[in-house]
Amino acid sequence: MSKSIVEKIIKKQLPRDNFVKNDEVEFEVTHTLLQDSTGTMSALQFESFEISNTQVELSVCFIDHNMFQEDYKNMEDHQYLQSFSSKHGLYFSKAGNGICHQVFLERFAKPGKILVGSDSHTPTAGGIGMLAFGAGGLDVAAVMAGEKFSIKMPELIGIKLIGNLTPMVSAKDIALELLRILGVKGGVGKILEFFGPGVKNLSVPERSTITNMCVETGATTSIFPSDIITKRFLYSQNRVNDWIKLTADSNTQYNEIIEINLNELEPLISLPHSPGNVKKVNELKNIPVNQVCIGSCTNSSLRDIKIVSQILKNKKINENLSLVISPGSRQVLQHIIESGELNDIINSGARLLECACGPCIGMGQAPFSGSTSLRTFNRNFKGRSGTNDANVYLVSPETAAASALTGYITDPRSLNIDIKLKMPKKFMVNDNMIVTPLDNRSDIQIFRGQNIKPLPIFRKLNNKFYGKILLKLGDNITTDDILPATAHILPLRSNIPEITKFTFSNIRSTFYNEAIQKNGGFIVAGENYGQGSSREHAAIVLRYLGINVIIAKSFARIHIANLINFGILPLIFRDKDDYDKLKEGNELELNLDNFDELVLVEASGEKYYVKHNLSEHEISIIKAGGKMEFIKNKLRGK
Ligand code: MIC
Ligand code: SF4
Repeated sequence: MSKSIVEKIIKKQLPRDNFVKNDEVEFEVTHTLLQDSTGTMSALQFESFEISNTQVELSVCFIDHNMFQEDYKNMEDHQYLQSFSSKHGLYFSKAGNGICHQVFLERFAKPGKILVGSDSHTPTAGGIGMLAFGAGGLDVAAVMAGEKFSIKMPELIGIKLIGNLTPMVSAKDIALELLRILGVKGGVGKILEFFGPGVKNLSVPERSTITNMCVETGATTSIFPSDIITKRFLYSQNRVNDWIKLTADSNTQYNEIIEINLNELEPLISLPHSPGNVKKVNELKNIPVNQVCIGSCTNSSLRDIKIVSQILKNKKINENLSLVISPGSRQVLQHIIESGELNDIINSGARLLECACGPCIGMGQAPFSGSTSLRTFNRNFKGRSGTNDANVYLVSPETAAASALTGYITDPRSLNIDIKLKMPKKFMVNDNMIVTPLDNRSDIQIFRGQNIKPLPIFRKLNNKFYGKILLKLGDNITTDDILPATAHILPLRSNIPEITKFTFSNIRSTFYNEAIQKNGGFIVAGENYGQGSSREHAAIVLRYLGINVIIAKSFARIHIANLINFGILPLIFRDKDDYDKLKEGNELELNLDNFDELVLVEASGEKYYVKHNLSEHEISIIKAGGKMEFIKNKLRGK
């Protein structure tokens, strides 16, 4: 029988012939990725399992998000993570070495292997043919402790690429086209597998731009074949021995096929405030731009920065805007220094930022109030830039650079610039900022600064809940809405009592005080609650406030896993119309004696029937009070 790439990877471990949608499948993971903003929690959780070394083939921890170092906090977290990595056998990529997904792709990713990372954009490694999943920090800690990783088996969607991109149209436009087709929840419960004659026309970093942004469709993950182009990329990174060939068999049966003709694509743009609001760039006329940001794990590879330098060469950017550029890794930066392309960029009037996430996570470069910012990033959720009323648009590096020259949103084809991209056969590999684990680690002491607070302990769930509906929310609530990031909040990621004060702060500034006063309660939401980031803090802070139940029309994949991991019950309306009937302030009671018949009873006596999609295993986790307790019990042999 013909097999897809995904089946070939998973089937090495699972003997089943047919995967049934929504069946819980478990597999062993070979690689893990941590980054600093979710990693401190994950590291603390791993430590609490009292296991000496990471149990997977290769684990890496990166510093790339929390890089402001405005006071002692961030650097203390970095020190903690470095000593944690040394002690437990993880590679450690130091602050300034680059964005986790870009560096992972360059130096660690291997086709055919399975990666779980504490960052929602972990599927970026799908561009090299790795089966890669984003997860909450606790799931990554559990995998490092030797637990298997489980998912509900998604459907397999084949994305057939035909043709070739035309000048000034790039991989980002393919990603935006997929978002135009699928929207921000069309990928939920699906893995997107790329195939077709157009695939060979895309380099590995271009493929990774696409797998990076497929996350925004809600897809579980996405993957490209590993072919001769992949082999060339690994050769250029001095890693050709990591290559294996991995392609789908011809006649693979996908649940659905979406075909994209690359020749027909045009430059696309996501309008504020959702990656799914996609339009053609040339439909937008005369929109002045105040800021342009180029970088992030979506668009900061050497290919992208080279294109930008060619567009900017011998020109001057518009004087009314600010252009900032962050190369994705030191490797990219060193190359453009050496080749002189950095000079072309700087000459045009651009500002250079560190090789880090930076403005993408609101770590600096917050645009001015009411302004328009054009970014090559993957998310433009309201407030994520650090400015609640800024208008953030998402575009390709070509559109960003062209608009930086003209000062308004510009179709890059209209500038008639002739681009000749010449990529090096070998990249400038320099691993000086990667710390390799030592063989003898027994004497290593873990550094614990004042910013690292103990993990909160959550008790077993009660059988009955009473409380008020504290907040009623609409569709597509993001984890940035639940717990914002940005420069003043991110440093508190290792301090749950403090960071909890910012829960829903962009939606209702009084939420924290109300929740404390009422001693918890219920949250009601629409479709796709929890889309976006993998930050488990968005679950932990609610549990910390005594919120044990969330009732929504539907949930996003990583977030529902995080809710379960921290003992919060994710419930779904049986009848979606009940959503309209429930109001903020309503008092509810929920009895958990029978998980198969869950009814919310309002103080007036009115009943609302709800259900869950939890497996037996997930119910046991919730009943134990969360996954930490569940795993600890297991390790203790209880
Ligand atoms: C993001 O892109 O939103 C982040 C910041 O990388 C997050 C992780 C975080 O919230 O710390 C993610 O996507 O998982
Ligand atoms: Fe960093 Fe932004 Fe990528 Fe998240 S999406 S990993 S914040 S660059």
